[in-house]
Amino acid sequence: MKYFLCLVFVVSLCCALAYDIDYATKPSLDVSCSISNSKTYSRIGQKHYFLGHEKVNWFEAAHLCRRYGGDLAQIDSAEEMNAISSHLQHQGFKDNDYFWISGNDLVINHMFLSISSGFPLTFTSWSAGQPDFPGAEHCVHLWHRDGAFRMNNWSCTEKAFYICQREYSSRCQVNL
Ligand SMILES: [Ca+2]
Repeated sequence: MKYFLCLVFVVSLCCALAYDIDYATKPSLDVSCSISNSKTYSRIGQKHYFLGHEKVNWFEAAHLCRRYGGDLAQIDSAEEMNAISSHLQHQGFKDNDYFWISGNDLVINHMFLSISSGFPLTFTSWSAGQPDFPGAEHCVHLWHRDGAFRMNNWSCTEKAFYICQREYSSRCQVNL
């Protein structure tokens, strides 16, 4: 009996590891939080992202990402920033296309936290002169400046597209 339980444990562990490895490299993930509401997250660089193509304010974007089984994108490195910037440029997005991401300084002016992790941003790629207007522009989006998509702080009630990310998570189902 003891050996049988050990075998079950080992097999389960292997399955879990195989699933995780497979999950990280899948080109896309279909995530369902409800039967009628499945969203496809595409692999861009090392993460899976969903691009919201309707223009909403930052608060609505944060809620929509949660509704879709993800969170507003948290860009943690230059590598991730470059991957997203290249993807957006490849998709034909230009200077007037803005995308909300997770950064905000709603708690303390110019101390930017991620609504997705709760922690300060570990990476920023501000465009020239940003962040500006402390106390007025509390939410972070991407815009195309100086040849790449970079970060800007903007009024949270303005409307923009948005980027959700999906990481290893048990919340909401991945359709395999
Ligand atoms: Ca700004």
